[in-house]
Amino acid sequence: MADFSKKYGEYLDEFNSYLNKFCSQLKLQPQILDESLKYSLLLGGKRVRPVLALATADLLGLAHEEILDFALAIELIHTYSLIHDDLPAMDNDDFRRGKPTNHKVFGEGNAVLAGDGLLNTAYSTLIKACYKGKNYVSAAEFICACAGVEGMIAGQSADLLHENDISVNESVLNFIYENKTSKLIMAPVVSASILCGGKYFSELKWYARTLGYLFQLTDDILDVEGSFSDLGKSVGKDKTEGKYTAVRLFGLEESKLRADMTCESCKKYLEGIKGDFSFLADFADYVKSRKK
Ligand code: GRG
Repeated sequence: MADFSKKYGEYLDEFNSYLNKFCSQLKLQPQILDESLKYSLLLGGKRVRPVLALATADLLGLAHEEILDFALAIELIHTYSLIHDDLPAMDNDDFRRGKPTNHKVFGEGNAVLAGDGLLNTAYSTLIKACYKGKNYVSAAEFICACAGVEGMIAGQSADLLHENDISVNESVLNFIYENKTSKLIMAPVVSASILCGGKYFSELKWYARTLGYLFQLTDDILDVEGSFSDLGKSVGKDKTEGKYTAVRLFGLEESKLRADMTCESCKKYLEGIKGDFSFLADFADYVKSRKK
């Protein structure tokens, strides 16, 4: 795992420098718009999606410069979704990444605009990359689908719809997991494959879909067992808000067993790949045992 942590750190540093450069070139008016976008973007975060993009690129032999704008666009979309999710009209959270949420600092109207601004900037970043050729268009199309009304937005809509439902069933839970969380974890992995003409498309798609499921399972477990200091956000909210979670459906212990099995499934999907997939396999272990 020491190798994994070192490599993760290298990918993280590379992406953060790209993001810092992007932010320093972005000079928006009025100043509050500039500040609110950059506040959430530069708060930190694990950057799991950009790290997955760079690692998959390495596995497939794709140069980092070919994927960095896609990784950036996905992180912009992810950050917008967190800002909007934290709003009083949605999850009403005061803290994110250990700091006050965007609307707590800039007000609700400005937080809505910061999210909108990040989403628009993501799309313009993707469109610019499309000039490079057909594979870039297909990769951008895939990312938009993951983020859109048949992806993350559908998952969030179902999440809101089923809040406080008296009964819970696995098919609704799977719909929420797949769309709210898995799709944006699939985006970096699958788009790298698409940029390489669909190399190992099926293996990587199933790996990432399952990894997304594992990510949300651990998120549900951490909401019960995690701490504010590790997570940088409030814990115990799923229960108080009647969220549709694995812990509610299966109980804590079975959710942990399911996390173990899901982690093993992730790794199995990689076995069809000829190449060094050890980082992606270790990534599944990292997600399973994450504390934040
Ligand atoms: C508002 C359209 C819209 C969607 C919101 C992201 C999201 C959908 C909701 C946030 C709540 C949640 C539990 C989402 C599942 C995905 C998830 C665990 C997001 C947190 O992502 P991390 O852990 O965050 O990668 P950092 O801060 O590390 O970037």
